[in-house]
Amino acid sequence: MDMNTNILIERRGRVGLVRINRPQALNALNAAVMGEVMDALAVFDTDSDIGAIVLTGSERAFAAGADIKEMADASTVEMLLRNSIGHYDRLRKITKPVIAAVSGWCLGGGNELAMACDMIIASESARFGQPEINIGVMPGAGGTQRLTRAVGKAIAMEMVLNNRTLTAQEALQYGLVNRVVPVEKYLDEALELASEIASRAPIAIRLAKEAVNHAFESFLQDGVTDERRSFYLLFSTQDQKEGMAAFVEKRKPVWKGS
Ligand code: CO8
Repeated sequence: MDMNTNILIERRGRVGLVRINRPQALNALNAAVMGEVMDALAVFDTDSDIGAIVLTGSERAFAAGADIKEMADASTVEMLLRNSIGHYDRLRKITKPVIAAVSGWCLGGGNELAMACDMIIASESARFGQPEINIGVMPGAGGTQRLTRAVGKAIAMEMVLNNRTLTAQEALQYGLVNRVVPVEKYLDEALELASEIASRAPIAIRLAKEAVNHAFESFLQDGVTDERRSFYLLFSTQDQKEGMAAFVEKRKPVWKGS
């Protein structure tokens, strides 16, 4: 019996497919979604019939970020104890290649999720952004670190400080994604790439993924830890309460700087 309510799981040959399926909230990543996604990835990771994994959302949204409604009222200590960001650590530990197939909104914690995968295949309609500044906070799940390494300081600063959103073509140009394909094809393209990789020598693939990640991640963990502390710290500010309340109430926030 399938107990998952927020994701859909399929097998396509040697490829495991995990779809985030919370359309009413544009796949916003609440604790239940994150738990189900990471459990599904972990099951595929230990299955010797699976050689690679595709993580996707819907055509309209890969994921519109962490669930703002779930964290709007949280204190710093509550955020720390909930440890929702710990789910991203579980993704980092998956040994098989994980390809994100991204269409539509890929924002905030959603973009951090895509970037924590090994490769990204984007549809022409994909839009990448870190809009946390709009709601009085900052990226907390690796966004400031992985984005900067992927696209460079100049573009990362604009995205993180001023909510610049990248089109799929821009994301390709700046090195955030592997390929851009028409909307009808992005999932098939990702599945095909995953299937090719899944047909290769499994141990070599595993060690090669580890090695590339090592190059990318040396010193990354220090930055991620630092970022996480600052993200939690912002839950002690009035601006975080105001920013998230304004989103929920569908109005413009009034910043106090306190
Ligand atoms: N959280 C909760 N609900 C959301 C979210 C979200 N991130 N995004 C969309 N929704 C909900 C909306 O509230 C709305 O619900 P309802 O119908 O009940 O009002 C529904 O999804 C549809 O959304 P919209 O009506 O807003 O759709 P539009 O097409 O008008 O707009 C947007 C689409 C532009 C994507 C808009 O929904 C938006 O701006 N969303 C918020 C994006 C955002 O700020 N993301 C960042 C969140 S913070 C974050 O990710 C921090 C990560 C830190 C680490 C992770 C910790 C767990």
